[in-house]
Amino acid sequence: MKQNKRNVARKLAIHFFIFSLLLSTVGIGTVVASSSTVSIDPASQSVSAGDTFTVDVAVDPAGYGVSSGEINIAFDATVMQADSIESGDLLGVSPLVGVKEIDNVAGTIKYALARVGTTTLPTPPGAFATATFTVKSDAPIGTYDIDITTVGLADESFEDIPGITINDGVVKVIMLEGDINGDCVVDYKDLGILGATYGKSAGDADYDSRADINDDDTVDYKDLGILGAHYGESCTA
Ligand SMILES: [Ca+2]
Ligand SMILES: [Ca+2]
Repeated sequence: MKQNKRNVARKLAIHFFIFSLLLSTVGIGTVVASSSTVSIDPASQSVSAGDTFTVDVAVDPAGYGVSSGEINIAFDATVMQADSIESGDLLGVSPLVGVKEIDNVAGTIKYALARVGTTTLPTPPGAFATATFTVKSDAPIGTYDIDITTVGLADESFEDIPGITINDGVVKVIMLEGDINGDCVVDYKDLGILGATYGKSAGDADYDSRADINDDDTVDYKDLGILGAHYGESCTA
């Protein structure tokens, strides 16, 4: 009998030990939740002068709910201009726009959004916003930063989510506009390639898409005009 009681007591103790171990594991899991991240996505992409490209401001809330946020982006306004910034899927279908300021002189974007309705936990990772840029036609070859200078995200109780990690991005201008063969100079060789496929459209025999500088799937006087405007330029000039 005594032996039995002791066994029961031991079993209870073991159960209690396992139970408290589980509790503490849950507790630890909550405390060391990894930090939320806000990233320029893609982190790096290559474009030519004159190209239009987009970047997402991607958010991984890492378990938090996100009810609203504001981002500030900095870019090199001498090399590119920001065409637009639109909301992504992070804060629901039609979030309220609080602030939307694009400054193509200073090279900054300020954008604030809020979810309509309540925020349920956790908010899945998604795009806070998508920004569209156009590289200037005279942009020099180089690597240019697209930085998230500040970011604030509010949780489901409208309190700041702490310790957000920011991942900036870059865009690499790898080709001069009009440099059809990519040899860092716009010259007669590019003109020759354009001439060989002049008047052709995508799908035609002998169509060379490299000569379609304005990306309208036809090589014509418009592409010739762009080449002419940059004729003689080189990467070091
Ligand atoms: Ca060339
Ligand atoms: Ca064209």
